[in-house]
Amino acid sequence: MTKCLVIGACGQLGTELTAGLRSKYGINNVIASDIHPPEGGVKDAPFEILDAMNFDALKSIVEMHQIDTIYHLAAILSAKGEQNPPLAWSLNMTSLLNVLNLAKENNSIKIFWPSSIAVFGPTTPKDNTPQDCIMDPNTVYGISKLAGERWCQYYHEKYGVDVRSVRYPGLIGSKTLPGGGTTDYAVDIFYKVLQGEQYECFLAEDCILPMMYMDDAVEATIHIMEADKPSIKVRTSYNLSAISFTPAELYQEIKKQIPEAKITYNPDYRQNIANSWPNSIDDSNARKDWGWKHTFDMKKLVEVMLSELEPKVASM
Ligand code: AKB
Repeated sequence: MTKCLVIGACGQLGTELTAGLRSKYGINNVIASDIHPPEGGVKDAPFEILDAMNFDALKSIVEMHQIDTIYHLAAILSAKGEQNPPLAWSLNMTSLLNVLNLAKENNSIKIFWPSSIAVFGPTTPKDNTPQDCIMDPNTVYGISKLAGERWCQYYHEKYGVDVRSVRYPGLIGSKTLPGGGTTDYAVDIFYKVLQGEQYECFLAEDCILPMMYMDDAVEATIHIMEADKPSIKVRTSYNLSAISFTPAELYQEIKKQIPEAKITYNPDYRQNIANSWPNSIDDSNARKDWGWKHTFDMKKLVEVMLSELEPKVASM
């Protein structure tokens, strides 16, 4: 039985990945960790406070719990990263190198580390963006993810580290709010319309971006980590895709269920970031190599988000 450590377990993806791992491997086999305790306190499940920039603290938690698999999710995302580039670079790179160096010392530790569509940039092909193409990210987050991908491949080739990665699109889930991303509008809008308020979107109505429902993201993550080693042929990071839509298309789908929903558009600095990212992604390598497939289209995503968030928003 595997023993996992999730770093960044209180974040948007961390919360739902930790739950998914616990239902698969058992509560006590999944150690959640974050720099702060979870909102609402630590429940009946293992949790450690961890600053992923501190190598010794990381090492001692890994040894204490006899961890064999690390899911390293802690990062500063695209929009927030632009407010403090040195901090974003330092957190994103130091924490990744700490985890890679630990696995270099102990090759039996397997690592998952997320990359992002932010590795692409203004001269990357926009439609059906290939696995291998021009990558010229112009955000510090994107630069750190591209450098991180190269480090993952380097540690795999030079030191035999079994590190696996996917390039997530924008992730949409109901359990925890995202923090500091350019795709966050696609979660924020649900809260506003359910509160009966007009939503002011920070991206333009026709800004198309690749997106994914959280259950698909969790499934992809567990799936790539469970795949046989020889089937993992990409050691930088796999393109991963589900759906692409614009704010106007998402709004129209929400309006089918909440006819009184209202939206206005007021693009800010995040529009420039979105403009540099792909419209859609070619993830045929992931589908071929380890059998990835998504299950949520936009209609299903909107139905689930509204039904899960309705009681939550009502009790806020
Ligand atoms: C962001 O918007 O920064 C993230 C991402 C696409 O990696 N959601």
